[in-house]
Amino acid sequence: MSVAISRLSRLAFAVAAVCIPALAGAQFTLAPLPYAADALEPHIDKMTMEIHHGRHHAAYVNNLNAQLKTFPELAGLTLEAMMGQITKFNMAVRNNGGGHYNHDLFWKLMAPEGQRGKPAPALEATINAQFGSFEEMKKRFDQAALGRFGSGWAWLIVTPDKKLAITSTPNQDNPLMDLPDVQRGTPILGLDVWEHAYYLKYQNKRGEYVTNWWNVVNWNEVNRRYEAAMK
Ligand code: MN3
Repeated sequence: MSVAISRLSRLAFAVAAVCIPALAGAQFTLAPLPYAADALEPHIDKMTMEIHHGRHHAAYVNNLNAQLKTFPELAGLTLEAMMGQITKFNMAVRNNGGGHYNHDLFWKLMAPEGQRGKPAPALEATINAQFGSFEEMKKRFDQAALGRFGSGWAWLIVTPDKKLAITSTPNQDNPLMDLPDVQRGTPILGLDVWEHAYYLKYQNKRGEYVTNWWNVVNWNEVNRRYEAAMK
């Protein structure tokens, strides 16, 4: 009996040692929201956050994992590295890998009240120098968000020559992707303008959503990403 158990447990241990780390390393995972689903109320409502994270983002992660059968090499890539060579893969990887990267970033770019901070002096100075004023930068970002026909994202990026730029991408594309029609750079701020991001609370009023979204921006994270991108 004890020999049998011992053999069984050795076998189980061997199987676990071989399989679990490989599987765990090969899967992309949905991180929990970095705050409670109602933490962005009243600007972004709890149910939108729950559905957006728990269903939409989860679906991108699951669909990306399904592509590991076709492209096992994806497992060895960071999301950033994947974005930078997205043209090597198919549309499913582009849409779902992009969806995973974009949403992972989006949750971090928002924060509950009291944890949002404000633009750091260095970032604010660059915004003023390049756009004339903070308000002008916001205005142009809003234009990118409202001007995006259908689904997509608006971005504030640091370009390869270390300038700020505002851009927009369709669907789940982003400025890290090696696509010919994308203005490339490192995103430091991004806004999801898919209807699933706002329809429950704002219906067709994308402008109102964009205006209110500025209230929940996590400037501490934007500052951190700006500093990192400028190095
Ligand atoms: Mn979304």
